[in-house]
Amino acid sequence: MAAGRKLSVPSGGAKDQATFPLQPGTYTFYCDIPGHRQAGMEGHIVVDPSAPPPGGGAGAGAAAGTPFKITAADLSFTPKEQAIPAGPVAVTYVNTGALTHTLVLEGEGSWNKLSDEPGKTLSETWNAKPGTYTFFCDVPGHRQAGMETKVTVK
Ligand SMILES: [Cu+2]
Repeated sequence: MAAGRKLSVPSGGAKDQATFPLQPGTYTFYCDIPGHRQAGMEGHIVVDPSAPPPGGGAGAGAAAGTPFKITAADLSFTPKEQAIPAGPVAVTYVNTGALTHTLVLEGEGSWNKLSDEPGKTLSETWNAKPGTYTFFCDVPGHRQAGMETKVTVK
């Protein structure tokens, strides 16, 4: 590994900062005061050029977070049930049917309804909190025909 860089902060809420141009790889940061690193003052940074930028954000890029794919057909959703960890979820909605299908998240006001044309794929980030949720298609009759999926967030 290349020569290290060091920041120094006295006690009492001080801060120090620097910008390091990092090449792809795995780096270790730690406190070099004797005994501190061994006691747990150490962390790692993985620089991966293929990883999505932190925070995701709107725009043309793929949504960031735990990947969760829902496939719509005429007239069903796959999977029927799924468990995912809490936090940002990158929901991908694939429409393999011949009809336009929507994706609504029941009881979640922050969710923007998706309306997916045949053969298209849409994505949206969902900040999932622990609980049980149902995604469904709100085209009249579609939910009753099987276009819904239950999600458990832990
Ligand atoms: Cu539908």
